[in-house]
Amino acid sequence: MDEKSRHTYSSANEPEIALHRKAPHHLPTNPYIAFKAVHFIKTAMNYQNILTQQKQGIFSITINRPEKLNALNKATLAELHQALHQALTDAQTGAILITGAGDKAFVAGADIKELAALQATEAKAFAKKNQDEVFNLIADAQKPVLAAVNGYALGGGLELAMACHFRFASDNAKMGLPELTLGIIPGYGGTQRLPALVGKAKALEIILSARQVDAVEALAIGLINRIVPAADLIAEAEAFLQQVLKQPASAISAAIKAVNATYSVNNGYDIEIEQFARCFASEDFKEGTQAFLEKRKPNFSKYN
Ligand code: CO8
Repeated sequence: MDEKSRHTYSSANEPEIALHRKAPHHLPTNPYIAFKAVHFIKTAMNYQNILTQQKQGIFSITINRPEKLNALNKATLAELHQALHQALTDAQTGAILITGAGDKAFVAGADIKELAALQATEAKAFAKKNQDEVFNLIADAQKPVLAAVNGYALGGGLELAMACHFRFASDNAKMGLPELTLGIIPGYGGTQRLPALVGKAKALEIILSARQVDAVEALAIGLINRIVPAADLIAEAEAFLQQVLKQPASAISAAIKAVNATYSVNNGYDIEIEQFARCFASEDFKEGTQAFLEKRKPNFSKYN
């Protein structure tokens, strides 16, 4: 089965309906099923950058810009917000699974082309809006959210995975926060969530060196929950979520709230946004982002 036809709608007692974003002629003839399918296809067709499906209580969101390694541009973030809201308010959904399209990347970060055009004040507002509408929405979700990390999870991509309650990674996954190579710092919660997961020393090492961590190391330092062969990643993630969904929803939600409380005692996220925005006024930010877009090594200022 190919990547797109894997995305199907079904709920507990309904037959699965094959769904293709660009192939509405797949509509079934049964009027009830047709209504449900039309409703779903309409919703799905509103999304240009993500794919969604609801199956047996699990709402899956696939970020679908593989040609840009699923980088998070404004439109994708807006759709992610909308899909998360849909999943969180859907009575048939008990858990959420987020992954990336293709076999190369989960998400290779925020869209650097868009970032390069931002002024400091815009960067601050943009970071705050997306932290609230996507990253914190996931972290504070009262339904468990799992990131199936199927390749590169860099910058905003790793920050997205870290906002989730669980991370399962394929054996070829590579994770890191390379923002400093662009003259900025992580702006989607990475400076807060990475130390919470791996400790301060390891977090500073990963952020300041901007190096990539492979799946084996990520498991050893507590960054991910499990390594899974790439071909089995989604099935194993779904099986795990089904195991979680055997517990009562009220207790799941109470446990998430209680565990999250440990990490909400400071204003680190606001300080991250302040420091992130300050970077946008620097020459190093201009040089770092231009160098990426021109596919060359940056020439940064040093030691001052
Ligand atoms: N943004 C935009 N385009 C991207 C990105 C990205 N983050 N990553 C990859 N792409 C594009 C490439 O430009 C390329 O496009 P094209 O074919 O049009 O030239 C395509 O995806 C394929 O990428 P590569 O050719 O580079 O693939 P490689 O296999 O050679 O390299 C890498 C893969 C190593 C993942 C490489 O693409 C890379 O280094 N990507 C950038 C990683 C990065 O620096 N991520 C951090 C971005 S900054 C960030 O996430 C900040 C988060 C906080 C934001 C707060 C907002 C206000």
